Amino acid sequence: MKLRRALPIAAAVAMVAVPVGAATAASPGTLAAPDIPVANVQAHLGQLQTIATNNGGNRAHGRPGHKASVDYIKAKLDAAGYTTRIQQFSYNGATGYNLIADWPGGDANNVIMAGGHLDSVNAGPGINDNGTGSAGLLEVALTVAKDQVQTSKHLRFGWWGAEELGLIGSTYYVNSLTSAEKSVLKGYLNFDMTGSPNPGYFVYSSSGQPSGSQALENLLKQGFSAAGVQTEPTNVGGRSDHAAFARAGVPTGGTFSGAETTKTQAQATKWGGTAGRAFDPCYHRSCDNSGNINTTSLDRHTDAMAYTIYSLIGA
Ligand code: DPN
Ligand code: CA
Ligand code: ZN
Repeated sequence: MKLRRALPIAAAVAMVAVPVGAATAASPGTLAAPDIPVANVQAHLGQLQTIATNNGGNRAHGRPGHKASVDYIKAKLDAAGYTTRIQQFSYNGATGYNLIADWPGGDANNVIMAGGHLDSVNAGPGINDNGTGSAGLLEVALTVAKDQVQTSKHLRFGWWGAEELGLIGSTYYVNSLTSAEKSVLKGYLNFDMTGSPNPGYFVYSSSGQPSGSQALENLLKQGFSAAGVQTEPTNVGGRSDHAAFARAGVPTGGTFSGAETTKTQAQATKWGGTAGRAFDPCYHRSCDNSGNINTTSLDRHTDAMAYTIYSLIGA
């Protein structure tokens, strides 16, 4: 376990991490958030690309590449000790799949969820949209398992189907919950596009967003600033799967590296990359493949994801 960033003392006291194979534990009063190795996230993206290539070039709802993506992630989580289930739904005459994974332990009345969509559009393999969020979530989940983290709050992950057709899978999941099951959800973090080739470092704005959480926004921002990365708030509105949770009153947040809109000169000065060019010129196109990834962005967004999740489950 690499020791990197100190978490708030309250979080550290509440969370007991058991370092596996580490010679020394974190010093008292600190708990290290993991530095997620970006190479591991890239390896998952390589597998998702292979799945698309072997299944007609995409991982879309109703196509075999989506189910194969679910099976890949589920097998990794099962082997790591997660309790997983596949939730089926029907849309547009095809069966859709959500993958839900629970890390055993923690307070069942205080549940933190993190998720993102695993389907692509029909046009291509969807490696940035949203292989990146999906692969990052998988690697953070595997790190929790490797560290055998004993959480204070209960931790659950979700990989949604049919987001590209209108947030179908995440909405189905939220609608399937009883009001008691909804009320124990204390936060939902969404990751949809984190490796854009001309990247931005956006954190979902909590203002003007129903159920947007200032606390989650602040933690995600801290995750980036701990690595020296400046962020901007962005109004994602109802454009991704957090929307279903927000409608149910669950506090939401997330990060985003940008899609079809154009990077400004000020943003290029701050973040590098090319002003006047889209954050992701291959958004929803066949060229959203393994080559369509900025590795630094993938690394930073995934590390901020880990920082935030580790902070929340221990607090
Ligand atoms: N929802 C994304 C898509 O799948 O097309 C794009 C997006 C993600 C837009 C996050 C805004 C924020
Ligand atoms: Ca990293
Ligand atoms: Zn997306």
